[in-house]
Amino acid sequence: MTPLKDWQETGVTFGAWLSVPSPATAELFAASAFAWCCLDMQHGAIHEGNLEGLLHAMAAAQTPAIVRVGWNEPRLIMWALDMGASGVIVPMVNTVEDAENIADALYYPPKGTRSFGTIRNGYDADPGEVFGLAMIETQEGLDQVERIASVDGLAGIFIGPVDLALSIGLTRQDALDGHEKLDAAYARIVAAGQANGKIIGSICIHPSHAETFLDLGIGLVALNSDRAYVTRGLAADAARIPALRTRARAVGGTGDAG
Ligand code: 3PY
Ligand code: MG
Repeated sequence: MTPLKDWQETGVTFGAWLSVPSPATAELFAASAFAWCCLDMQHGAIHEGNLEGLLHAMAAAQTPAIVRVGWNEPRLIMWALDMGASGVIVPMVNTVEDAENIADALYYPPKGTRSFGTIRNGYDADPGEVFGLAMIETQEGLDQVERIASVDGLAGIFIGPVDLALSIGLTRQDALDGHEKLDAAYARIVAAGQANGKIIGSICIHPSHAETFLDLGIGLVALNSDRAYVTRGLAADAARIPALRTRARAVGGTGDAG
């Protein structure tokens, strides 16, 4: 089931965001309830030397992988697809030309200009199984979002909450807490996507954002990241340590030692 099919059939699709280049971690996430995972090559530790193993781990669990490529470059998009990505998320899409470049790189001629390779090229796949999402995360991209969303061959728009906030004069904290300027930006992006029958996605940088996104009409939701899951698990156990020390003292243990 591709993320787009899941969305078409159920109205939403939930995934996770991975930045740790561990096949074992990718396997865990792929075997969970998520419909897909995004492997982050822009800001994660995932690079051209370790992506393929992660894609294998996900393929073994039959969970589609989306790759966020490092930049809007045809070479990076085509290579991610050759390695086995189902689709790509492309950062910092500012103009209609940027969006057309993505659509071009995704498909073989005559639809696009993708170069043929021999490894997992998906040549015989239904063109609908490969997809690209353009990130809107700058003032310039926001200003042109209606034109960007209308580009044929682009499956949808993906909002980058923090970069968008920074670019429109707000802060990372505003992206976390919410801000009326961001509400207006999100509404404009969702309207542009919906007017063109495109999927709109984003990543929750706080768990409560999932509900906010669904209320706004954002249907492809990265619920959380590997880093956030680990951070939260670590914080939960760190919070238990004082009570565990007290308990150890009470039974005559060595709880005071630290
Ligand atoms: C952003 O918030 O700008 C992103 O790109 C999310 O990773
Ligand atoms: Mg960003």
